[in-house]
Amino acid sequence: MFWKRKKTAPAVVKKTKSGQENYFIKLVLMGDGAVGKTSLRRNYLGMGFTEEHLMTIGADFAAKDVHYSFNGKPYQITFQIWDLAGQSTFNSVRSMYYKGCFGGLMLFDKTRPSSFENIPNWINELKKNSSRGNVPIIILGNKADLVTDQSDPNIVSDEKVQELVDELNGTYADDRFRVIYLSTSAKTGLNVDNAFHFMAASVLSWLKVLPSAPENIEDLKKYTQSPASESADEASQ
Ligand SMILES: Nc1nc2c(ncn2[C@@H]2O[C@H](COP(=O)(O)OP(=O)(O)O)[C@@H](O)[C@H]2O)c(=O)[nH]1
Ligand SMILES: [Mg+2]
Repeated sequence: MFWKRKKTAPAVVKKTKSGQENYFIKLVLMGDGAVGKTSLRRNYLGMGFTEEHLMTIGADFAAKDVHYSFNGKPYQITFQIWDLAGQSTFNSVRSMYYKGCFGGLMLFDKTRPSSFENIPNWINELKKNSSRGNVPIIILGNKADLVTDQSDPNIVSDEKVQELVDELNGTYADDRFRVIYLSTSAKTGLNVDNAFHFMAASVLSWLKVLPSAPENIEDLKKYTQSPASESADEASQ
């Protein structure tokens, strides 16, 4: 039992030289092929946007350090962001991909309803393989920049997504995080920083570092302050 715990729950926090706590947080990007997982990650890492479908081979990850202040206390976070190729059907790759993650960014393409319908399958796969039980999830409706008419029947409606979010929050009622829905664009950067900022607070609450998780983006803003560099990113969007 003890060694099993050790094996599945490696240390996530280290003290930096200045005495600050540095959290290492593995996140996975989930969603059907071509919903924009690689593009969203590239946008977050400041790598720009391309119209080409970006080839992801197997699975790979990139890391980014961020500084957030929650309830007046500074936190250094290293996000390790995993990106899986849609065609990776090998179970061994998939279970390695999810293992030990602290959160899932669940993407669908707002212009492709089938990618929304598949969300429960992705969430089941995360549950089965994370080795940490229920971990925080954020639902991201990507390609928001392509939506010109929200009432178009080929566009996934916000009401439909909210229904799913409410249902998920029902099943996670006893967990220390709330599922939210954000419209994102990997092209314009809409809500990309917000998604990771919210995920940071959710994971720290899940780890019992913060006393509670934010309920929504407004709530997040109430008790957090972005560092100067992150505010500059947001202002440029
Ligand atoms: N307009 C628009 N296109 C996007 C967006 N995100 C991704 N794409 C495009 O969708 C295609 C698939 O993106 P990619 O990141 O490779 O998807 P992945 O398979 O989920 O990793 C590419 O042609 C991207 O340029 C977005 O937010 N807006
Ligand atoms: Mg990809």
